[in-house]
Amino acid sequence: VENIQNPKNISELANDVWFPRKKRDLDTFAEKVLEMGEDLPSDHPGALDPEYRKRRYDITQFAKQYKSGQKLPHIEYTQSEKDTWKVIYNALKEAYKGRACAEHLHILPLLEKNCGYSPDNIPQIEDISNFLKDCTGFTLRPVMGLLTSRDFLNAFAFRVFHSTQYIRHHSKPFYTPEPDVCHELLGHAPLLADPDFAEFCHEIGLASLGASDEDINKLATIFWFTVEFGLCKEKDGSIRAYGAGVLSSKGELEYALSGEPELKPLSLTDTPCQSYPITKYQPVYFVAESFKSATNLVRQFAATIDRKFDVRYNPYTETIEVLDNK
Ligand code: HBI
Ligand code: FE
Repeated sequence: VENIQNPKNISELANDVWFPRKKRDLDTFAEKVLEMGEDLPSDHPGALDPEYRKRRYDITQFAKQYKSGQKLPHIEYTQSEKDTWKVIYNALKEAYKGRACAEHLHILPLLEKNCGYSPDNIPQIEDISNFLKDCTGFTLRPVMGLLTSRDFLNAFAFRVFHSTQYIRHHSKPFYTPEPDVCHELLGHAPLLADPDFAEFCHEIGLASLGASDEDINKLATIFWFTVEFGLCKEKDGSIRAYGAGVLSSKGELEYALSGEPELKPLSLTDTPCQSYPITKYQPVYFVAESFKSATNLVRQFAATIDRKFDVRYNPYTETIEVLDNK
């Protein structure tokens, strides 16, 4: 098996789809995001609040200037922002009982002990990233706002999670039209400390490298029904939530497990082509038997991707190796 390092060869093999080969290539994503400061959509709760828009813009500038290897930006959160966080934190802690998956319930106290998670403090991504690095090798990096699916998923191949640092508008603590620091730190971050879940995300990232737009959309849909809105079976057969969109919304957490929405088994045939609404509760949720089984499912999907090469992550050099073995 020849291990091709020559970028020229790659573009021939990768049906001309560029993808990051080393961790610092992720720095090129920063410019490819909607500049959130001035561009809040008119229906955004903070759209008519100039102070909020200025604050958003200031925070997103740190993400815009961030370069791989630097210390992660430390945000001095205001009392108003901490008050918003506190309302959400307390509501979610209550809602997790009997609804959040075992891994989430196991890890949250460790984050409270080691990373400053508390109702009265918005934790810093630098502290969480260092903790995740020790648990699964995942690290965080700041992002201005929504990345393309391709970029966001490609970063998972390096076990990098792009995290926003701004917080939703105080007028609607239980609604956010986009990912914010509550969604990232209470929804996503805890499970990135779980080895099986981390491997699942890594597989999605590797499968996304050099994939066609069509396959990216299928992977983004699998991501949506797992990492964002996934439910899973506990050892006793009961169903719990592990998706960040569910774990970061008290309302959706209660609704998803209420018996009202349709629950389907996670599957290669159904899940990748299931349509979904973006800003309302999901009509359908997919249930994974376990994170390991979900990882096998993504591996099976990756084998169907139209790519003339295979990829492997080299953790020593933090680079992607392309194997011309197809
Ligand atoms: N960008 N910053 C950021 N955070 C996300 O959670 C995110 C994203 N882009 C796309 C996305 N999520 C999903 O909708 C999938 O398309 C990957
Ligand atoms: Fe998310």
